[in-house]
Amino acid sequence: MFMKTVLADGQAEQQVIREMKARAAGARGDIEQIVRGVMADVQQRGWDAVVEYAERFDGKAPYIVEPKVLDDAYNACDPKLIAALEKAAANIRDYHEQMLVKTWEWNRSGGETLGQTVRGLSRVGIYVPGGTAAYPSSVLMNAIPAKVAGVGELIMVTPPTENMSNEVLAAAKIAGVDTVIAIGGTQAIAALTYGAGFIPQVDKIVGPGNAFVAAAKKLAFGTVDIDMIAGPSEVLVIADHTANPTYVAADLLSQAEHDKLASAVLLTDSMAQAQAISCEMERQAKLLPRWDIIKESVANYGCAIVFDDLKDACRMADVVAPEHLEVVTAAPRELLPYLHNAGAIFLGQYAPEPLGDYMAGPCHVLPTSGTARFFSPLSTDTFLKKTSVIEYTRDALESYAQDIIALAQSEHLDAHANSIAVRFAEENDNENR
Ligand code: HSO
Ligand code: ZN
Repeated sequence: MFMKTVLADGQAEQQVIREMKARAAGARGDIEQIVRGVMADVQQRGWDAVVEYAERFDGKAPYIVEPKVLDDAYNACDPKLIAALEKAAANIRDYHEQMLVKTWEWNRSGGETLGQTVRGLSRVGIYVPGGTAAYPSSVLMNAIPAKVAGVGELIMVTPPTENMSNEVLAAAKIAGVDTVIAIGGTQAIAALTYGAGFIPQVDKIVGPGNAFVAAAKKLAFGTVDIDMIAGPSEVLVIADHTANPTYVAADLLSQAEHDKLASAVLLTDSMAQAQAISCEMERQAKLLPRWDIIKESVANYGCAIVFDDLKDACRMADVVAPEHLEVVTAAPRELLPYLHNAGAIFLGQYAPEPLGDYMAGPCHVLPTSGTARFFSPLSTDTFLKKTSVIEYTRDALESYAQDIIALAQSEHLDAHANSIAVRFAEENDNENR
């Protein structure tokens, strides 16, 4: 069997879950120590330190990528690719406009006006890695929700590789990134965290990166906000005998090709289906350019588990809390109420995972490593901050005065009690003057 296939017996499921969770073991101690040093140095010495590290690790001092360079990159791209990026951008924008939480006000009982102002963060930094993992789609997926949320200034940082990807720069232009700065690694995160030279301090840093970038973001947290730390990609497919094995195999491979730590898991109620999908995976995988990666990720983190009842498969999916969850059954919607933990759920045979990676509109930056139990996808919410607003009339305040005073006194906070009492003491009462 290309993909390990086992019957569910309680133990098998536990074993798979243990192996999946072990993939995302924390950052190596030596990396964390180096990163800590760079962050502290930039905090103390500012721009001089940033330039030194950039020259050492990026090969040159940081610089702003001029708008003309973005225009040239855009024009150098295949027009078909530009059309696809524009279409994806429009879908991502539309979806996030639908979900945008707005400022609201509630008038309770006439005298009590309560509400919340919702505003975009003032300044956000987006990290875009260099090399083969520089995905234009990820630029759109990080930048557009920020734009829709009303972020004031969006700064993208990316390593100054010899030939920066035209596609990534074109995506930055399409997404409406305000400034692109050529700087990478820990020094980029440090500069955005503390501000240095022409690189301003931001309120939040998002985007994927290597182990150094991830460690730097963790250390930055608290001085600035960060998004979640991305682990290796995951897909879990729940399929019954009606699913087309060719489709399911292709979907599992689509995530297995991301990296050697990626995980592709199939849960089904049919042994024949599990075997058909595994055979089909082997046939398709051998034809793929990333066969080397796929072979390893499937061998280490791929498996099929056969259940008696798909409800039990749903229970296992809830424990795994996968980044991507496909339901390819005769009636996928019927299982939806049983699925509580997943970054994104794809229903039916025409919602394959790569549709979500590129085009449907929801963001492809999703919680991994079981964190879908408590994290949500990146979205406009990621880039919003909220402030409570309270306005009362005299009568409304008076109706609660004795209660507030009682609460304050029980906490021995007399100044709190006085703040209410002075407003209703006759000698101070404005209304009776
Ligand atoms: N599946 C990845 C995102 C991606 N796929 C980008 C293709 N390009 C996130 O889990
Ligand atoms: Zn993907």
